[in-house]
Amino acid sequence: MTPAGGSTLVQFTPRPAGLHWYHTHAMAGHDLKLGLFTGQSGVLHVAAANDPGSYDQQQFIVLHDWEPYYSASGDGSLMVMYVCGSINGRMLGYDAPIQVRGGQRVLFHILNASATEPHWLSLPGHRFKVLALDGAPVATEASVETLRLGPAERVTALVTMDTPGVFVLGEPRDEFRNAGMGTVVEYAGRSSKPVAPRDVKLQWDYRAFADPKPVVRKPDVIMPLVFTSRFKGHGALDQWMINGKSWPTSEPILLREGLRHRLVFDNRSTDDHPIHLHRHNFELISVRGAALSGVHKDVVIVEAGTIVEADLVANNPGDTLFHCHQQDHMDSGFMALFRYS
Ligand SMILES: [Cu+2]
Repeated sequence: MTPAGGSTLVQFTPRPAGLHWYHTHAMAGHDLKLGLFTGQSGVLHVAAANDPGSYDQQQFIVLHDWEPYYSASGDGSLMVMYVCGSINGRMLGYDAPIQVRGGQRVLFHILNASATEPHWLSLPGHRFKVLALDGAPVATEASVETLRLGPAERVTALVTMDTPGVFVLGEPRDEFRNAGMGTVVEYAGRSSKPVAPRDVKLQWDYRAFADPKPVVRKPDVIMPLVFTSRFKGHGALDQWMINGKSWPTSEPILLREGLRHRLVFDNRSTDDHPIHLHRHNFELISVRGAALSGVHKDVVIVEAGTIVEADLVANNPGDTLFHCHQQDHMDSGFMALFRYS
């Protein structure tokens, strides 16, 4: 906690290398002017000590949604919507273009800092070669046309600039891009109206970045984590539960140091959730029943009505928060404490 008007000095050795971020963890509750809605966040990039990387320039891309308001969903419960969006704090058309040259390899460090919205990102005529997810190198550096990032997810991707022109790097969904979520990429010597993404297939599969053949791992402990919600009435936020309990009245969930815990994220709700674990990452073991290995993350979108299994090797003793990274969900009970026994 940093007191209002005060300061806190911290010192730490940054590890592991990769793309991280820092942000307020304050509760917002019903006040949409608090917590992650404020944009109180930033990128923390830890460069690898021994790997200079092979790229010609780096670009940091931060997605955020602004001016949140409540809207009633189909069943009458509240959901958060936004008036506008931005990349690096500016709406499309209000920032200087990213300048590139033909043949350059541009390393993009992308963060979705939205309080609640997953986002898609594409750059017409180009593909993203994904090197890392949530800062952790992937087993297979697959090239994809479109990226999907849930709140708090990060993607490190290399783009070879091999299609000269002027383009919008942005949300392929018109309503979000027209609300500001985009930025212009301009090749040297080119000037024309930027080409925006169109007819983009919204397709994303964590398995694309996995080992070609899944490595079978044996867990020491299996930990089911069932996500459910309770309708609290018209004009109210739903209440969220993990194994039937809501934060802050739930008991800590115990981990044993050194053991491989298989977390079974069982999403029995009709929403997708960006599930996040502090201080650790986990390896994806299965998504929708399909096995995988070699994808290490600290946020994973568990789609509505599906199960994701992920292995957590308990190697960093200390109290550890586990929560949905959607601000309105974590504020309404979707949080638990993992404690080393
Ligand atoms: Cu959630």
